Amino acid sequence: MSHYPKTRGFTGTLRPIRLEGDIRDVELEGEVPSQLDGTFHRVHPDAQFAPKFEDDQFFNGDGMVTMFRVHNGTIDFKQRYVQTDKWKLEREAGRSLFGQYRNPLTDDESVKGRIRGTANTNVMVHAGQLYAMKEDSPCFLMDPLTLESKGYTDFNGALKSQTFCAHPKIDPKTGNFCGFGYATKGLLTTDMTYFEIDPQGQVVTEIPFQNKYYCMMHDFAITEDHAIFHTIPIVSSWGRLEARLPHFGFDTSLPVWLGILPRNGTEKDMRWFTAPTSFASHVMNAFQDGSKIHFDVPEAKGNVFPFFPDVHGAPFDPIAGGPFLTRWTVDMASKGDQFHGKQKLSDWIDEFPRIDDRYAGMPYRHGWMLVMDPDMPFEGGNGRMSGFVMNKIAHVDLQTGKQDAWWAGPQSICQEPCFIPRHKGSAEGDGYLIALVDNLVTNYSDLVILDALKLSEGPIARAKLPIRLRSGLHGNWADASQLPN
Ligand code: V55
Ligand code: FE
Repeated sequence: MSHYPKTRGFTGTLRPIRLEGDIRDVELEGEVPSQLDGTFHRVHPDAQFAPKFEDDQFFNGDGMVTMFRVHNGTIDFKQRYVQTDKWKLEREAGRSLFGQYRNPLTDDESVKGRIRGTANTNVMVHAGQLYAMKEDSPCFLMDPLTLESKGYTDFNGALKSQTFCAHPKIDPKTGNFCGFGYATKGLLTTDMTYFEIDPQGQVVTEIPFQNKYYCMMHDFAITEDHAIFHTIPIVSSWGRLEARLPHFGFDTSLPVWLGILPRNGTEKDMRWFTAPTSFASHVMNAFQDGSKIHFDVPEAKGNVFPFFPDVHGAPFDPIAGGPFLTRWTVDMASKGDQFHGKQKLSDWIDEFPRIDDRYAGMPYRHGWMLVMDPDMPFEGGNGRMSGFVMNKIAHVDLQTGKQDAWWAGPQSICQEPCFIPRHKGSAEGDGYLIALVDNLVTNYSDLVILDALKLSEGPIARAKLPIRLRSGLHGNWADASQLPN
C-alpha cells in the first residue's frame, strides 16, 4: 500500500515524511531571547497513505501540525497529525478512501457524505483551543500544548457556515477572531458568510452574502469597519469535477472583484469594485484612509499555481506568475465600481506576506515576506511544489520604502515567517521573526529567529532539527498567557 507515486509531488524534496514525535530541548546555535514565552504552531500537508490518484495535489495532504514551545531560552518540538474524520476513517482502513482534492465524486462509496477536510492550511490559538483550519471544511479543535485532536466544531450550532477559513485575522481592538466561509451551503456554491468569534470562543456575528462567482477565496482582510474579499478567477464547476480535472482552473476571461462589507452591516450595505483579471491570494494587510481603503497583496499578472491550469489551455507562464506586493485602493466616496488605483510597493518577487498582527486592519508600517531572488545560486533540486524558490526572508518599511533581506544560502528554502513582539507593548515591528529554513541538501530544517528590523544581520538563534520538515503553509505565535496551564 505504501507505494507513493513516483511523481514530482511525492519524490525528492517533496517526499512524504509522516513523522510524529517529540524532542525535548532542541539543539541550539546562538541564544533564544530568554523573555520569549509561548508557542509557534505551523502545519504542512503530508498524505498519511499513498493517494488514490497518481496526480494527487500537494494541497490534498493530511494536516501535520508542529509546535515549537519556546521558554527560558529553550525550544521543545512536538509534531502530530490532525486526526480529522478523513484521517481516522483512512487509518482504520489502512489506505486512502478519499480521492482528488475537493472532488467528492472520486471518493470510495464507504465515505460518501463524510467531511473531506484535511486541516492542513493554518493553525492558531484562540479562546484556549488550537484551531486547525482548511477552507473547505469546519474548524477542527486541538489541544494547544498536547496537540491532542478533539474534532470538528460548529461552535454549539452557532456558526451556520459549513466551511471555515484558513486565514483569520484577530481584531486588535476587540480580540475577536474574524473569518469567513465560502461555499457555505455546499460545494461550488457562491454562498459566503463573514463571521466573528469573541475571545471566549462565542460566535458574535455571522453575515451571509453572495460572491460574484465561485472561486478560491483563500484569504481576505479586515479594516476597523470592513471585511474585504478579493474574488479572483481561480474557478471551478461540476463539469470540471465530473471530468476529473483539477478542482480549480485559472480563467483569464473573468475580472477581479473586491467586495467591501461593513462589519456591522448586511449584504445590502456591501459594495463591489472591479478591475481587469489578475492573480492575488494572500493579503498582507488593509486599512482605512479617509474615504479610501488600501488593500495590500502580492499580485501577479497571470496564474501563480501551475497545478491549477488555465481553463482555456494556455501554457503556464512563470514570468507572468511572479507576484509583486501591490496596493489596491478603492474609494468609498466614488459612485462607480472601478478601483481608484493600484500601486506596486516592491520590485521583489514575493509571497507569504506577514505583518505585526497587532496592526491587523490598521494603518501600518512594517511588512515581511518570502522572496525569490533568481540571481542567487541554488543547489536544492526541485524545491517547492509551486516551483518558486523562496530563498530570502525580507522586510519592507512602507513608510520609508527601505527594504532589507536575509538570504538563506544556496542549499535552503524558507517557510512563512511569523512576527513576535519583543515585549508586550513594544513598538510596531520591534521584535523577532521566526521561520523554518529547510536545507534541501543536508535534509535538515532549522527554526531561525531573526531581529525583525535587522534581517540582513542573519539569525540570532537556530533550533537545529535532526529531520527536515515538509514545506508548510501557515502558522502563528501564541503568548504563554493564551495557553492552557
Ligand atoms: C491554498 C492552500 C490550500 C488550499 C487552497 O493558496 C489554497 C493556498 C493547503 O491547502 O486548499
Ligand atoms: Fe494561505
